[in-house]
Amino acid sequence: MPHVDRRAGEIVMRIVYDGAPESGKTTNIRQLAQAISLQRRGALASPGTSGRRTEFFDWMDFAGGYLDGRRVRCQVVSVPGQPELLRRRRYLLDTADAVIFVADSQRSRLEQSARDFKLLRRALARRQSGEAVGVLLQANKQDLGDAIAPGPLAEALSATADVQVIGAKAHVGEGVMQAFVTAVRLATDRLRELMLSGAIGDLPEEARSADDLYATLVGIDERASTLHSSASAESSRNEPIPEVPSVSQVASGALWPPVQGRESLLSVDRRALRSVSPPATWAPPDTRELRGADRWILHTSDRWRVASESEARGALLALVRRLVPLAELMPAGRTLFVGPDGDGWRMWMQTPRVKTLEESLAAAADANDGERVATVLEDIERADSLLAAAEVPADLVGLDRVAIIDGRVALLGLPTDSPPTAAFVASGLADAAREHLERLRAGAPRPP
Ligand SMILES: Nc1nc2c(ncn2[C@@H]2O[C@H](COP(=O)(O)OP(=O)(O)OP(=O)(O)O)[C@@H](O)[C@H]2O)c(=O)[nH]1
Ligand SMILES: [Mg+2]
Repeated sequence: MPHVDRRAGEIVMRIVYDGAPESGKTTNIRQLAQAISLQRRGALASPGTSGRRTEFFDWMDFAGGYLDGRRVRCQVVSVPGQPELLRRRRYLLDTADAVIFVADSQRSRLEQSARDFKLLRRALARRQSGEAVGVLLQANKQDLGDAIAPGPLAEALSATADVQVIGAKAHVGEGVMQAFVTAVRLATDRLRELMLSGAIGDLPEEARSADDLYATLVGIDERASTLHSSASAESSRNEPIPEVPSVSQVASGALWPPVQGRESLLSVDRRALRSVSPPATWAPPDTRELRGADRWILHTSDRWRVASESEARGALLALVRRLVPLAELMPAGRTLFVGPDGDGWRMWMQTPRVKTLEESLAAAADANDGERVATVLEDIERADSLLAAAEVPADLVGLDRVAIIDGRVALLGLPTDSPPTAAFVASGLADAAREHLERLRAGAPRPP
Protein backbone atom coordinates (compact mmCIF):
# COMPACT_ATOMS: atom_id res chain seq x y z
CA MET A 1 0.00 0.00 0.00
CA PRO A 2 1.29 3.47 -0.70
CA HIS A 3 1.49 5.65 2.38
CA VAL A 4 1.94 9.26 3.34
CA ASP A 5 5.04 10.05 5.34
CA ARG A 6 3.92 13.22 7.09
CA ARG A 7 7.28 13.83 8.74
CA ALA A 8 9.06 13.95 5.39
CA GLY A 9 6.07 15.30 3.46
CA GLU A 10 6.31 12.49 0.92
CA ILE A 11 4.24 9.73 -0.56
CA VAL A 12 5.92 6.36 -0.21
CA MET A 13 5.40 3.43 -2.53
CA ARG A 14 7.09 0.06 -2.76
CA ILE A 15 8.35 -2.00 -5.67
CA VAL A 16 8.99 -5.63 -4.78
CA TYR A 17 11.26 -8.01 -6.70
CA ASP A 18 9.82 -11.49 -6.45
CA GLY A 19 10.91 -14.73 -8.09
CA ALA A 20 12.24 -18.23 -7.67
CA PRO A 21 15.43 -18.86 -5.67
CA GLU A 22 18.54 -17.51 -7.41
CA SER A 23 16.65 -16.08 -10.35
CA GLY A 24 18.53 -12.77 -10.02
CA LYS A 25 16.47 -10.50 -7.73
CA THR A 26 19.41 -9.28 -5.67
CA THR A 27 21.45 -8.83 -8.85
CA ASN A 28 18.74 -6.48 -10.17
CA ILE A 29 18.79 -4.29 -7.09
CA ARG A 30 22.61 -4.18 -7.02
CA GLN A 31 22.68 -3.11 -10.66
CA LEU A 32 20.04 -0.47 -10.01
CA ALA A 33 22.09 0.89 -7.14
CA GLN A 34 25.03 1.25 -9.51
CA ALA A 35 22.94 2.99 -12.14
CA ILE A 36 21.23 5.49 -9.87
CA SER A 37 23.31 8.34 -8.52
CA LEU A 38 23.83 8.56 -4.77
CA GLN A 39 22.01 11.90 -4.72
CA ARG A 40 18.80 10.18 -5.69
CA ARG A 41 19.04 7.07 -3.56
CA GLY A 42 19.83 5.84 -0.08
CA ALA A 43 22.35 3.13 0.74
CA LEU A 44 21.74 -0.43 -0.35
CA ALA A 45 20.98 -2.64 2.66
CA SER A 46 20.53 -6.37 3.14
CA PRO A 47 19.90 -6.70 6.89
CA GLY A 48 20.19 -10.17 8.39
CA THR A 49 21.94 -11.55 5.32
CA SER A 50 25.56 -12.61 5.53
CA GLY A 51 26.02 -14.98 2.59
CA ARG A 52 25.10 -14.93 -1.06
CA ARG A 53 21.48 -15.94 -0.59
CA THR A 54 19.03 -13.30 0.60
CA GLU A 55 17.65 -14.20 4.02
CA PHE A 56 15.35 -11.27 4.71
CA PHE A 57 15.33 -8.73 1.87
CA ASP A 58 17.46 -6.26 -0.05
CA TRP A 59 16.45 -2.65 0.32
CA MET A 60 17.06 0.59 -1.51
CA ASP A 61 15.30 3.93 -1.11
CA PHE A 62 14.92 6.09 -4.20
CA ALA A 63 13.66 9.64 -4.78
CA GLY A 64 11.02 9.10 -7.42
CA GLY A 65 10.06 12.62 -8.45
CA TYR A 66 6.68 14.31 -8.04
CA LEU A 67 3.06 13.28 -8.42
CA ASP A 68 0.34 15.94 -8.31
CA GLY A 69 2.84 18.25 -6.67
CA ARG A 70 3.76 15.80 -3.93
CA ARG A 71 7.19 14.28 -3.59
CA VAL A 72 7.22 10.52 -4.09
CA ARG A 73 9.72 8.17 -2.52
CA CYS A 74 10.09 4.67 -3.81
CA GLN A 75 11.24 1.76 -1.67
CA VAL A 76 12.80 -1.03 -3.68
CA VAL A 77 12.73 -4.40 -1.94
CA SER A 78 13.62 -7.95 -2.96
CA VAL A 79 12.17 -11.06 -1.33
CA PRO A 80 14.17 -14.11 -0.23
CA GLY A 81 13.52 -16.91 -2.73
CA GLN A 82 14.39 -19.87 -0.53
CA PRO A 83 11.23 -21.88 0.12
CA GLU A 84 11.79 -22.11 3.88
CA LEU A 85 11.62 -18.31 4.03
CA LEU A 86 8.18 -18.18 2.47
CA ARG A 87 6.58 -16.41 5.42
CA ARG A 88 8.89 -13.42 4.95
CA ARG A 89 8.29 -13.45 1.22
CA ARG A 90 4.52 -13.40 1.66
CA TYR A 91 4.70 -10.53 4.11
CA LEU A 92 6.77 -8.48 1.67
CA LEU A 93 4.42 -9.27 -1.20
CA ASP A 94 1.55 -8.04 0.91
CA THR A 95 3.19 -4.63 1.00
CA ALA A 96 3.95 -4.23 -2.73
CA ASP A 97 2.54 -1.52 -4.98
CA ALA A 98 4.05 -3.21 -8.03
CA VAL A 99 5.91 -6.49 -8.43
CA ILE A 100 8.73 -7.39 -10.79
CA PHE A 101 8.75 -11.16 -11.13
CA VAL A 102 12.31 -12.13 -12.01
CA ALA A 103 12.32 -15.45 -13.86
CA ASP A 104 15.36 -17.54 -14.66
CA SER A 105 14.57 -18.11 -18.34
CA GLN A 106 16.49 -21.38 -18.67
CA ARG A 107 14.28 -24.19 -19.92
CA SER A 108 15.51 -26.37 -17.06
CA ARG A 109 14.10 -23.78 -14.61
CA LEU A 110 10.70 -23.45 -16.22
CA GLU A 111 8.87 -25.75 -13.84
CA GLN A 112 10.24 -23.88 -10.81
CA SER A 113 9.43 -20.49 -12.38
CA ALA A 114 5.87 -21.60 -13.08
CA ARG A 115 5.45 -22.73 -9.46
CA ASP A 116 6.75 -19.44 -8.16
CA PHE A 117 4.74 -17.34 -10.56
CA LYS A 118 1.60 -19.12 -9.38
CA LEU A 119 2.64 -18.49 -5.80
CA LEU A 120 2.87 -14.78 -6.60
CA ARG A 121 -0.55 -14.77 -8.25
CA ARG A 122 -2.06 -16.48 -5.23
CA ALA A 123 -0.33 -14.13 -2.80
CA LEU A 124 -1.67 -11.09 -4.66
CA ALA A 125 -5.15 -12.60 -4.98
CA ARG A 126 -5.27 -13.05 -1.21
CA ARG A 127 -4.69 -9.36 -0.72
CA GLN A 128 -7.73 -7.26 -0.09
CA SER A 129 -6.41 -3.78 -0.46
CA GLY A 130 -7.73 -1.41 -3.07
CA GLU A 131 -6.58 -1.30 -6.66
CA ALA A 132 -4.91 -4.28 -8.31
CA VAL A 133 -1.15 -4.58 -7.93
CA GLY A 134 0.70 -4.38 -11.28
CA VAL A 135 2.95 -7.29 -12.16
CA LEU A 136 5.83 -7.23 -14.59
CA LEU A 137 7.70 -10.28 -15.84
CA GLN A 138 11.43 -9.99 -16.29
CA ALA A 139 12.77 -12.88 -18.41
CA ASN A 140 16.24 -12.91 -16.91
CA LYS A 141 19.40 -14.83 -17.81
CA GLN A 142 18.74 -14.43 -21.53
CA ASP A 143 22.49 -14.91 -22.06
CA LEU A 144 22.35 -18.57 -21.10
CA GLY A 145 22.25 -21.31 -23.73
CA ASP A 146 18.83 -22.83 -23.13
CA ALA A 147 17.08 -19.55 -22.27
CA ILE A 148 13.47 -19.27 -23.48
CA ALA A 149 12.81 -15.94 -25.25
CA PRO A 150 10.65 -13.40 -23.31
CA GLY A 151 7.40 -13.84 -25.28
CA PRO A 152 7.34 -17.63 -25.19
CA LEU A 153 8.35 -17.57 -21.52
CA ALA A 154 5.37 -15.35 -20.66
CA GLU A 155 3.18 -17.80 -22.53
CA ALA A 156 4.71 -20.84 -20.83
CA LEU A 157 4.03 -19.19 -17.46
CA SER A 158 0.42 -18.46 -18.53
CA ALA A 159 0.99 -14.78 -17.81
CA THR A 160 -2.16 -12.82 -18.61
CA ALA A 161 -2.13 -10.21 -21.38
CA ASP A 162 -1.81 -7.33 -18.91
CA VAL A 163 1.58 -8.60 -17.72
CA GLN A 164 4.38 -6.94 -19.68
CA VAL A 165 7.48 -9.00 -20.29
CA ILE A 166 11.01 -7.63 -20.52
CA GLY A 167 14.07 -9.68 -21.43
CA ALA A 168 17.16 -9.18 -19.28
CA LYS A 169 20.72 -10.12 -18.52
CA ALA A 170 20.73 -8.67 -15.05
CA HIS A 171 24.34 -9.64 -14.26
CA VAL A 172 25.49 -7.11 -16.88
CA GLY A 173 22.70 -4.62 -16.20
CA GLU A 174 20.71 -5.29 -19.36
CA GLY A 175 16.92 -4.97 -18.95
CA VAL A 176 17.29 -3.84 -15.35
CA MET A 177 16.48 -0.15 -15.65
CA GLN A 178 13.74 -0.79 -18.21
CA ALA A 179 12.00 -3.22 -15.87
CA PHE A 180 12.37 -0.85 -12.96
CA VAL A 181 11.01 2.19 -14.78
CA THR A 182 8.03 0.18 -16.03
CA ALA A 183 7.32 -1.05 -12.52
CA VAL A 184 7.49 2.49 -11.14
CA ARG A 185 4.90 3.43 -13.74
CA LEU A 186 2.64 0.57 -12.65
CA ALA A 187 3.01 1.57 -9.02
CA THR A 188 2.29 5.20 -9.89
CA ASP A 189 -0.91 4.20 -11.68
CA ARG A 190 -2.01 2.38 -8.57
CA LEU A 191 -1.00 5.30 -6.40
CA ARG A 192 -3.09 7.66 -8.53
CA GLU A 193 -6.17 5.44 -8.24
CA LEU A 194 -5.76 5.13 -4.51
CA MET A 195 -5.20 8.86 -4.11
CA LEU A 196 -8.45 9.46 -5.97
CA SER A 197 -10.34 7.16 -3.62
CA GLY A 198 -8.56 8.74 -0.64
CA ALA A 199 -7.31 5.31 0.46
CA ILE A 200 -3.81 6.34 1.47
CA GLY A 201 -2.93 5.99 5.12
CA ASP A 202 -0.02 7.21 7.23
CA LEU A 203 3.29 5.44 6.84
CA PRO A 204 3.48 2.81 9.61
CA GLU A 205 6.66 2.56 11.69
CA GLU A 206 7.44 -0.84 10.22
CA ALA A 207 7.75 0.65 6.73
CA ARG A 208 10.00 3.60 7.54
CA SER A 209 13.40 2.10 6.97
CA ALA A 210 15.25 -1.12 6.24
CA ASP A 211 15.90 -1.50 9.98
CA ASP A 212 12.21 -1.08 10.85
CA LEU A 213 11.18 -3.62 8.24
CA TYR A 214 13.86 -6.01 9.43
CA ALA A 215 12.65 -5.69 13.05
CA THR A 216 9.11 -6.40 11.89
CA LEU A 217 10.08 -9.56 10.05
CA VAL A 218 12.11 -10.79 13.03
CA GLY A 219 9.06 -10.11 15.23
CA ILE A 220 6.82 -12.12 12.93
CA ASP A 221 9.27 -15.03 13.02
CA GLU A 222 9.38 -14.90 16.79
CA ARG A 223 5.63 -14.85 17.10
CA ALA A 224 5.39 -17.79 14.74
CA SER A 225 7.87 -19.81 16.77
CA THR A 226 6.13 -19.09 20.10
CA LEU A 227 2.90 -20.07 18.47
CA HIS A 228 4.58 -23.27 17.42
CA SER A 229 5.82 -24.11 20.89
CA SER A 230 2.58 -23.23 22.65
CA ALA A 231 0.78 -25.23 19.99
CA SER A 232 2.83 -28.33 20.67
CA ALA A 233 2.45 -27.85 24.43
CA GLU A 234 -1.27 -28.26 24.08
CA SER A 235 -2.39 -31.27 22.14
CA SER A 236 -5.79 -29.85 21.21
CA ARG A 237 -4.00 -26.95 19.55
CA ASN A 238 -1.73 -29.19 17.55
CA GLU A 239 -3.51 -28.80 14.26
CA PRO A 240 -2.40 -25.96 12.03
CA ILE A 241 -4.45 -22.79 12.08
CA PRO A 242 -7.07 -22.95 9.34
CA GLU A 243 -6.59 -20.26 6.75
CA VAL A 244 -9.13 -17.44 6.76
CA PRO A 245 -10.44 -17.03 3.19
CA SER A 246 -9.89 -13.70 1.48
CA VAL A 247 -12.82 -11.54 0.46
CA SER A 248 -12.51 -12.68 -3.13
CA GLN A 249 -12.87 -16.30 -2.05
CA VAL A 250 -16.16 -15.64 -0.33
CA ALA A 251 -18.94 -15.79 -2.89
CA SER A 252 -22.02 -13.62 -2.68
CA GLY A 253 -24.62 -15.58 -0.77
CA ALA A 254 -21.87 -17.15 1.34
CA LEU A 255 -21.73 -14.22 3.72
CA TRP A 256 -24.06 -12.57 6.22
CA PRO A 257 -24.94 -9.74 6.41
CA PRO A 258 -24.21 -9.41 2.69
CA VAL A 259 -22.93 -5.85 2.27
CA GLN A 260 -21.78 -4.82 5.73
CA GLY A 261 -20.24 -8.28 6.18
CA ARG A 262 -18.06 -7.90 3.12
CA GLU A 263 -16.82 -4.59 4.44
CA SER A 264 -15.97 -6.15 7.81
CA LEU A 265 -14.21 -9.09 6.20
CA LEU A 266 -12.22 -6.69 4.06
CA SER A 267 -10.81 -5.05 7.15
CA VAL A 268 -9.42 -8.24 8.72
CA ASP A 269 -5.63 -8.22 8.75
CA ARG A 270 -4.99 -11.86 7.95
CA ARG A 271 -1.23 -11.68 8.29
CA ALA A 272 -0.76 -11.74 12.04
CA LEU A 273 -3.54 -14.11 13.12
CA ARG A 274 -2.79 -16.49 15.95
CA SER A 275 -4.72 -19.09 17.86
CA VAL A 276 -5.90 -18.01 21.31
CA SER A 277 -6.64 -20.40 24.14
CA PRO A 278 -8.83 -20.43 26.12
CA PRO A 279 -11.29 -18.72 23.82
CA ALA A 280 -13.60 -15.87 24.87
CA THR A 281 -16.27 -16.78 27.44
CA TRP A 282 -18.98 -16.30 24.83
CA ALA A 283 -17.30 -18.33 22.06
CA PRO A 284 -19.56 -21.01 20.58
CA PRO A 285 -18.70 -24.47 21.97
CA ASP A 286 -15.78 -26.36 20.35
CA THR A 287 -14.56 -23.39 18.35
CA ARG A 288 -11.02 -22.26 17.65
CA GLU A 289 -10.40 -18.60 18.28
CA LEU A 290 -8.03 -16.54 16.16
CA ARG A 291 -6.93 -13.01 16.92
CA GLY A 292 -4.58 -10.75 15.03
CA ALA A 293 -3.23 -7.27 15.45
CA ASP A 294 -6.51 -5.61 14.52
CA ARG A 295 -9.89 -5.24 16.24
CA TRP A 296 -11.39 -8.58 15.21
CA ILE A 297 -11.86 -12.01 16.73
CA LEU A 298 -12.49 -14.97 14.44
CA HIS A 299 -14.07 -18.27 15.35
CA THR A 300 -14.35 -21.49 13.45
CA SER A 301 -14.90 -25.10 14.39
CA ASP A 302 -14.26 -28.51 12.92
CA ARG A 303 -18.01 -28.92 13.26
CA TRP A 304 -18.28 -26.02 10.84
CA ARG A 305 -16.21 -27.78 8.22
CA VAL A 306 -18.02 -29.72 5.49
CA ALA A 307 -17.16 -31.36 2.18
CA SER A 308 -19.13 -29.27 -0.29
CA GLU A 309 -19.90 -25.65 -0.85
CA SER A 310 -23.65 -26.26 -0.93
CA GLU A 311 -23.49 -28.01 2.44
CA ALA A 312 -21.53 -25.09 3.85
CA ARG A 313 -24.02 -22.57 2.52
CA GLY A 314 -26.81 -24.71 3.99
CA ALA A 315 -25.20 -24.59 7.42
CA LEU A 316 -24.71 -20.84 7.13
CA LEU A 317 -28.30 -20.34 6.10
CA ALA A 318 -29.59 -22.42 9.01
CA LEU A 319 -27.60 -20.31 11.46
CA VAL A 320 -28.58 -17.06 9.80
CA ARG A 321 -32.26 -18.01 10.12
CA ARG A 322 -31.82 -18.27 13.86
CA LEU A 323 -29.93 -14.99 13.96
CA VAL A 324 -32.20 -12.87 11.81
CA PRO A 325 -34.74 -12.22 14.61
CA LEU A 326 -31.80 -11.09 16.74
CA ALA A 327 -30.05 -9.06 14.04
CA GLU A 328 -30.63 -5.79 15.89
CA LEU A 329 -28.80 -7.22 18.87
CA MET A 330 -25.70 -8.45 17.05
CA PRO A 331 -22.47 -6.51 17.66
CA ALA A 332 -21.70 -4.13 14.78
CA GLY A 333 -19.41 -5.90 12.37
CA ARG A 334 -20.47 -9.44 13.35
CA THR A 335 -20.15 -11.44 10.17
CA LEU A 336 -20.66 -15.07 9.23
CA PHE A 337 -19.06 -16.39 6.12
CA VAL A 338 -18.14 -19.56 4.28
CA GLY A 339 -14.95 -20.08 2.31
CA PRO A 340 -12.79 -22.83 0.87
CA ASP A 341 -10.61 -24.80 3.28
CA GLY A 342 -8.24 -27.24 1.58
CA ASP A 343 -10.47 -29.77 -0.14
CA GLY A 344 -13.54 -28.73 1.85
CA TRP A 345 -15.47 -25.71 3.06
CA ARG A 346 -15.53 -23.96 6.38
CA MET A 347 -17.76 -21.49 8.15
CA TRP A 348 -16.32 -18.56 10.10
CA MET A 349 -17.69 -16.04 12.54
CA GLN A 350 -16.14 -12.59 12.87
CA THR A 351 -16.76 -10.43 15.93
CA PRO A 352 -15.35 -7.10 17.10
CA ARG A 353 -13.18 -7.18 20.22
CA VAL A 354 -15.29 -5.70 22.99
CA LYS A 355 -15.52 -5.93 26.76
CA THR A 356 -18.28 -8.16 28.12
CA LEU A 357 -20.45 -6.70 30.87
CA GLU A 358 -18.50 -8.84 33.30
CA GLU A 359 -15.21 -7.37 32.10
CA SER A 360 -16.55 -3.82 32.22
CA LEU A 361 -17.80 -4.40 35.74
CA ALA A 362 -14.48 -5.89 36.83
CA ALA A 363 -12.53 -3.02 35.24
CA ALA A 364 -14.68 -0.45 37.03
CA ALA A 365 -14.39 -2.30 40.34
CA ASP A 366 -10.61 -2.68 39.87
CA ALA A 367 -10.26 1.04 39.30
CA ASN A 368 -12.14 1.53 42.57
CA ASP A 369 -14.24 4.09 40.79
CA GLY A 370 -17.68 4.20 42.39
CA GLU A 371 -19.16 6.40 39.74
CA ARG A 372 -17.97 4.15 36.94
CA VAL A 373 -19.35 1.07 38.73
CA ALA A 374 -22.69 2.83 39.07
CA THR A 375 -22.71 3.64 35.36
CA VAL A 376 -21.96 0.04 34.41
CA LEU A 377 -24.73 -1.17 36.74
CA GLU A 378 -27.15 1.25 35.11
CA ASP A 379 -26.12 -0.02 31.69
CA ILE A 380 -26.69 -3.56 32.83
CA GLU A 381 -30.13 -2.73 34.16
CA ARG A 382 -31.03 -1.16 30.85
CA ALA A 383 -29.73 -4.21 28.98
CA ASP A 384 -31.70 -6.40 31.33
CA SER A 385 -35.07 -4.92 30.53
CA LEU A 386 -34.33 -4.59 26.83
CA LEU A 387 -33.35 -8.26 26.52
CA ALA A 388 -36.37 -9.38 28.53
CA ALA A 389 -38.71 -7.38 26.33
CA ALA A 390 -37.08 -8.85 23.21
CA GLU A 391 -37.57 -12.38 24.58
CA VAL A 392 -34.01 -13.32 23.83
CA PRO A 393 -33.20 -17.02 24.35
CA ALA A 394 -31.76 -17.53 27.81
CA ASP A 395 -28.56 -19.18 26.57
CA LEU A 396 -27.51 -15.91 24.95
CA VAL A 397 -27.86 -13.86 28.09
CA GLY A 398 -25.21 -13.62 30.77
CA LEU A 399 -22.75 -11.07 32.09
CA ASP A 400 -20.06 -12.96 30.19
CA ARG A 401 -21.85 -12.94 26.83
CA VAL A 402 -23.46 -9.54 26.57
CA ALA A 403 -21.71 -6.27 25.83
CA ILE A 404 -22.68 -2.64 25.50
CA ILE A 405 -21.04 -1.06 22.49
CA ASP A 406 -21.52 2.67 21.96
CA GLY A 407 -24.60 2.55 24.13
CA ARG A 408 -26.12 -0.40 22.25
CA VAL A 409 -26.72 -3.79 23.80
CA ALA A 410 -25.01 -6.60 21.89
CA LEU A 411 -25.24 -10.38 22.17
CA LEU A 412 -21.81 -11.92 21.61
CA GLY A 413 -22.69 -15.63 21.66
CA LEU A 414 -24.57 -17.71 19.12
CA PRO A 415 -27.89 -19.49 19.77
CA THR A 416 -27.33 -23.21 20.26
CA ASP A 417 -28.34 -25.83 17.71
CA SER A 418 -31.00 -27.30 19.99
CA PRO A 419 -34.59 -26.03 19.89
CA PRO A 420 -34.79 -22.48 21.26
CA THR A 421 -34.42 -22.42 25.00
CA ALA A 422 -36.82 -20.62 27.26
CA ALA A 423 -36.96 -16.90 26.76
CA PHE A 424 -34.94 -14.90 29.18
CA VAL A 425 -36.75 -13.73 32.28
CA ALA A 426 -36.50 -10.13 33.41
CA SER A 427 -34.03 -8.93 36.05
CA GLY A 428 -31.70 -11.92 35.85
CA LEU A 429 -28.85 -9.87 34.49
CA ALA A 430 -28.99 -6.98 36.93
CA ASP A 431 -29.24 -9.32 39.92
CA ALA A 432 -26.33 -11.33 38.61
CA ALA A 433 -24.35 -8.11 38.23
CA ARG A 434 -24.96 -7.05 41.80
CA GLU A 435 -24.02 -10.47 43.10
CA HIS A 436 -20.94 -10.48 40.94
CA LEU A 437 -19.93 -7.08 42.19
CA GLU A 438 -20.29 -8.24 45.79
CA ARG A 439 -17.95 -11.11 45.05
CA LEU A 440 -15.46 -8.81 43.34
CA ARG A 441 -15.51 -6.47 46.30
CA ALA A 442 -15.05 -9.34 48.72
CA GLY A 443 -12.15 -10.52 46.57
CA ALA A 444 -13.69 -13.98 46.34
CA PRO A 445 -13.15 -16.03 43.19
CA ARG A 446 -16.06 -16.25 40.84
CA PRO A 447 -17.98 -19.54 41.16
CA PRO A 448 -17.82 -21.68 38.02
N1 LIG B 1 24.28 -15.83 -16.43
C1 LIG B 1 23.55 -15.02 -15.70
N2 LIG B 1 23.63 -15.07 -14.38
C2 LIG B 1 22.85 -14.24 -13.66
C3 LIG B 1 22.00 -13.30 -14.27
N3 LIG B 1 21.36 -12.62 -13.29
C4 LIG B 1 21.80 -13.11 -12.12
N4 LIG B 1 22.71 -14.07 -12.33
C5 LIG B 1 23.41 -14.89 -11.33
O1 LIG B 1 22.48 -15.72 -10.67
C6 LIG B 1 22.91 -16.00 -9.33
C7 LIG B 1 21.79 -15.71 -8.36
O2 LIG B 1 21.51 -14.31 -8.37
P1 LIG B 1 20.87 -13.53 -7.15
O3 LIG B 1 20.61 -12.16 -7.61
O4 LIG B 1 21.64 -13.71 -5.93
O5 LIG B 1 19.51 -14.34 -7.01
P2 LIG B 1 18.29 -14.08 -6.03
O6 LIG B 1 17.08 -14.19 -6.85
O7 LIG B 1 18.49 -12.86 -5.25
O8 LIG B 1 18.40 -15.36 -5.07
P3 LIG B 1 17.78 -15.55 -3.58
O9 LIG B 1 18.10 -14.35 -2.82
O10 LIG B 1 18.42 -16.75 -3.03
O11 LIG B 1 16.34 -15.77 -3.77
C8 LIG B 1 24.13 -15.12 -9.10
O12 LIG B 1 25.26 -15.91 -9.25
C9 LIG B 1 24.03 -14.08 -10.22
O13 LIG B 1 25.29 -13.61 -10.59
C10 LIG B 1 21.94 -13.26 -15.70
O14 LIG B 1 21.21 -12.50 -16.33
N5 LIG B 1 22.73 -14.15 -16.35
MG1 LIG C 1 18.61 -12.48 -3.31
